[in-house]
Amino acid sequence: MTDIRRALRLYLVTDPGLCLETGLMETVRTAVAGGVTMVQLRDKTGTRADRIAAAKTLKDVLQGTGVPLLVNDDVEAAIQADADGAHIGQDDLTPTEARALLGADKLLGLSCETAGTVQAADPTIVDYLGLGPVFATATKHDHKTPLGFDGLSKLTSLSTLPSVAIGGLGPDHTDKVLESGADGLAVVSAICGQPDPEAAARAFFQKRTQP
Ligand code: TZP
Ligand code: MG
Repeated sequence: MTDIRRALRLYLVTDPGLCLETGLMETVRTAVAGGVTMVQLRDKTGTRADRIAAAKTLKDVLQGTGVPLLVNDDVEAAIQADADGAHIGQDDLTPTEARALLGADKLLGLSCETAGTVQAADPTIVDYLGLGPVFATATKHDHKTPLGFDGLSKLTSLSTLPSVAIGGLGPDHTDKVLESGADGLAVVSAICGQPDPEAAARAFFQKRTQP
């Protein structure tokens, strides 16, 4: 069984555009070599068939690493690719619906931006929360007002669920994120599109003073 708090330490959320140059699979392979502990396939523009195909290939890339693969938004694609789980937002199907489709054994993550949505997240249904954005970011166009670390601390204090912070984060933010009560950092542009994704991932652990 996945130790979810450990898996959330450095969560790579992929962006097909940013990964174009290195390639999605090579980005993930090298980022995992650099210490990435969980991977999310996030593809807002492709078809379901594209997501299923990419998730199947990513599963092969991650085979034997112990790094879980989740699919963003598209629970059906996660199921058809036999990924380790799915990550949904407040505008997707509900956590109850997603859990019913996924079954008990798959991981389910939920994005929350507000106190109300954190408090409403049911720990018997959801495995972890994605909290953000901590900072404004160009990677997600429709994001809410940034939380900052004070806002992040408030949200982590409202739930017993494991959580990962997201939005504008880089290696220098690692300790502040952990001090704010989250279990780790989820990043897109700090790894995707970087000339050396392995070194980019490793930098998060070099800056980290906690185990
Ligand atoms: N959800 C909130 S912010 C964000 C998502 C998917 C994008 C984070 O991207 P980056 O490049 O790590 O700021
Ligand atoms: Mg979503």
